[in-house]
Amino acid sequence: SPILLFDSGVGGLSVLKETRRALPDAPVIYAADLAGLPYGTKSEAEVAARVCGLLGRMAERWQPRLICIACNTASTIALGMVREVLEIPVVGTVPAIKPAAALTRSGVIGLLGTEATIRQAYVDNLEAEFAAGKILLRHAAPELVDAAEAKLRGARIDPTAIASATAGLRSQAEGARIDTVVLACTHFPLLHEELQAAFGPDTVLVDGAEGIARRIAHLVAGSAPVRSQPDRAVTTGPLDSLHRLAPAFRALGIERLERF
Ligand code: DGN
Repeated sequence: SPILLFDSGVGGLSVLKETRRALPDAPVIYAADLAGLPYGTKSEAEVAARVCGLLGRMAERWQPRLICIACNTASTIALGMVREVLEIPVVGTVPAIKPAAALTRSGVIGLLGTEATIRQAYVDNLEAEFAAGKILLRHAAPELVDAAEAKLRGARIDPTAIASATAGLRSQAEGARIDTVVLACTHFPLLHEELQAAFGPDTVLVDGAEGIARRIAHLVAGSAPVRSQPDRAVTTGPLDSLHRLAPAFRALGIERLERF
C-alpha cells in the first residue's frame, strides 16, 4: 500500500523530493487540495474540517500505509485531530524551530509561514520548548505560496513577493541580525534559490523536509511498501490546474494525474 502525501497545493513536493531520496522504491500518492488552496487565510475550524474529511475519504479509498500531512498550516492546526480519527501512522510537518535554534549564532531567528501557521499555539509551544533565550520573529508570507505555485507552473514569480517576505522579517529585527530563517510552509523550500539570494549568503534557511523523510522511512522500515500501480497525483480542483504542474510532478516520477 502507498504512502499518501497531502498538501493544499504543490508545497508537499518539497517533502516528496526528500522522501524519494530516502525511499526510492516506495509507492506514492500525492494529493493536492487545490480546491481548498490557500489554507493560510481560512479559519482553524475550516482547515480542520477539510483536512479531516478529505484524509478520511482518501484513507478509505487507498488504504495507505502512512499519511504525511505535507503542510505546516494543516499540521499545526489538525495533526492531533487527524491522528485521533485514523488508525494508520500520520506524520506532520511542523516548523523546524528546533534545528534553527541549534544553528543560530546571533540568537535571532526568523520564521516565515502562512497567516494561520504563525498564530498557532503549536508554534508557541515549539518556541517555548526549543528557542528559550532566543528571539523568534514571525512573519506571514502568503504571497510566497502563490509564487511557489507559479514557479512550478513555469509562470513568472512576482519579485515583490520575495522582497516583501525578507523586508517583513527584517523590519521586526530592529537592527539585530537574523542569521537563521525557518521556512515554516512546505511551499517555501521550492523558492530556496530566490529566498537565499534575497536574504544573502550569510543567512541559513532551515526547513523540515529531510527530517520528515527520515521519519517516514523509519516508520515504514521493516515492511517496505511494494508498488502495484503507477504513482499518481490527485487534486480536488479542476484537472487542468494539475496538468499545468505536470513537469514538476514528472520530475519526481509521477506521470498519472487524476481528479479526486
Ligand atoms: N503548504 C502549506 C503550508 O505548509 O502551510 C500552506 C499553503 C497554503 O495553503 N496557504
